[in-house]
Amino acid sequence: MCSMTTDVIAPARAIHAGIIGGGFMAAVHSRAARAASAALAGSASSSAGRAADAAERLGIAAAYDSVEELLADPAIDVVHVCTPNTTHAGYARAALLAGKHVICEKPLATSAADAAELAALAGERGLVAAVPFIYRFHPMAREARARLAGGSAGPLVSVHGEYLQDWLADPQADDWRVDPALGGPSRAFADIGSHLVDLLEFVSGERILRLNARTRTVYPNRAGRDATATEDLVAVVVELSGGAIGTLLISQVAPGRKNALVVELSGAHETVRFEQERPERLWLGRVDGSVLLDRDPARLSSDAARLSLVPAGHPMGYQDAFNAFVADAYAAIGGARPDGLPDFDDGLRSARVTEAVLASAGSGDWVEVAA
Ligand code: SOE
Repeated sequence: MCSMTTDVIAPARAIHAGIIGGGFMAAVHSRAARAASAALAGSASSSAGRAADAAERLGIAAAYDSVEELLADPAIDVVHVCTPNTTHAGYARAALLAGKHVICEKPLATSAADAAELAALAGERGLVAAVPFIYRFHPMAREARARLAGGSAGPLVSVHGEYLQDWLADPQADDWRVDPALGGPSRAFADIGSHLVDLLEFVSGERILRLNARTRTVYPNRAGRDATATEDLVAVVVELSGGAIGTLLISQVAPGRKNALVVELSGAHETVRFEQERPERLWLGRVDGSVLLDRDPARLSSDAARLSLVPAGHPMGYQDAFNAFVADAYAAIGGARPDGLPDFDDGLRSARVTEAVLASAGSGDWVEVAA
């Protein structure tokens, strides 16, 4: 006889998420939060009107008159900071002090000092504090990491990376990221070079010890602005902790390149190449031939298979990677310790590399990167 339970087991309370901001990234975050079964509970922005507009567009239950009111609501568990770069540190700090878990868009802060303070505060408060270096969450990026960690490629000899876009190739194109008052002192590197370096260090398992960088602002009077201080492109020579050397090119003025993030790592025996615009495959090169490894969960490392939501032949993409990042961040809020979750320490790392790039570009010298 089956036992009939009369105990009604209350469903676990859904995570209640607040979104600060209402632009492109706020929309991406809101889709990922919904996919992770969160309640999109609150919207806040630079004004009550903009919060209401974001709530309407993004399907968020309530619009708050201010960020302070959102943070004061005990029903909010986690806050997604999706605002211009120079506001990130202030909102992330206020959210942590209000006892909220935080998912803060990169760059975490526009100075390493602020990033260090935020990383320490998150640790002291025992709160989950994550930064969406989401390209780590493509299954084949994890497969690349597993192949290098497993040793089949051999010791790392050289690295090449690029992150090329063209959305600012028109001298009249403009964006808040161009203005250092909103974007911070670095633009192209802080905005997308940060992703490239995070993915390079994550996949290789090594750190950049020192670098030599050159920046260029092709259009100093972009969109009629006075002299634009922030860089359109960056070229970097790097030395890694295991002895490998390599080159990175980051540009937002490369016609025809839309979101062309590529990491290519050559071990002594095998080269592994991941292209973000073709995330379903890895190129594996050897002296006696090369192969294109297509994503097939049945044949992937466990971490790559974990992130494979659908079978081979069903392409996964950018929003899937973002969804996996938010799902792991929420799992961490629930007490799990998912492998490879980028946290505020990674945001601090990124800020330190960015400062080293600007210092080297300013001096023309090699610059050591603080660990
Ligand atoms: C613009 O360069 C941008 O939206 C970045 O801000 C994102 O971090 C990157 O993933 C795509 O391009």
